[in-house]
Amino acid sequence: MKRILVTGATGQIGSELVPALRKKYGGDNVIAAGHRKTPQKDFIEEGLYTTLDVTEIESLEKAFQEYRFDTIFHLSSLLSAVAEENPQAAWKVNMGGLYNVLELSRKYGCAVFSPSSIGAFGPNTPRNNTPQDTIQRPSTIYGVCKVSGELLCDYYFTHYGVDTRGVRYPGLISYKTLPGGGTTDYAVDIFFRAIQEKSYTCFLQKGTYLDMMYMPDAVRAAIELMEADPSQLKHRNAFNITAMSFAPEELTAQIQKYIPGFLMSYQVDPVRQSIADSWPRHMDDSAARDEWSWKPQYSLEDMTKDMIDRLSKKMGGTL
Ligand code: AKB
Repeated sequence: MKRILVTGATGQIGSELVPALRKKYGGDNVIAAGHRKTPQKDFIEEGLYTTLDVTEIESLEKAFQEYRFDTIFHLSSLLSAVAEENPQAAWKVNMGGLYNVLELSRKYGCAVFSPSSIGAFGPNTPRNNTPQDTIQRPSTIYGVCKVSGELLCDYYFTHYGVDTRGVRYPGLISYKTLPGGGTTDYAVDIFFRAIQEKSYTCFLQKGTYLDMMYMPDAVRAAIELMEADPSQLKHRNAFNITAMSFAPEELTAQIQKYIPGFLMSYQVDPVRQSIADSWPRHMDDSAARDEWSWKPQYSLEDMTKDMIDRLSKKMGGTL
């Protein structure tokens, strides 16, 4: 990777991946691309920024011609719960955008990182120790797009030699930018509410175990996979990766160590609950560990401590 484009750069992953890439490859070699949102000040000050719509191939091709990058981290996507509200828009952005990225990468010779998700699995996938290669029959449009995306990326690799790689991200937890409309968002929202209001109403029920990961691990995984020796990769799209698996009440107990008066209540959202119930509880990520030495650094305990420290500073004080 010498020169990199990041689509969806103002989103939850992009907001942290762009600075990490710029630190490593230099601000002038990392082009952050957003759609509508006004970018963070540092995005413009510390490197190149452009506006584009991944669903419009002409707009994307202009960026290929203008910036001449060799690698794309393609992050633009609608998350699971918003996708379910508007399946047509989800297909247009998640599949249409990916198709445009792959077609232009074939034409201009670019490598592509495309994130998949635990959402690529479905109700008849084994939920415990979910294997790397297993049944993928998701029941959400988000999942349908993720499986199709994994297959399309593999197709572009085997038929056209496009260097496509991806991971199946679990729920991602971060303090910098909020996720927008995912099923795992409770695990981020809870920290903001715990610090501001000392209470939170969770939309998933007790006992809902899901794979999760702290953002520094997620960012490192994307960079490490794109830097991995291709001769070692038996899988490409997409590797299971995980760092922790917990249910809402276990996260609550961790937060209560720092905010003893924190109160959790539950008001279940049936749509998001049924999505969560169709996803793995805990994935087997041994293929990623074996093929490119993946290893998470943050446990539930480490992540909770870091989130509380950083968020309470960000929100203007100590607890
Ligand atoms: C979502 O909940 O939609 C995402 C995901 C797990 O892909 N965070």
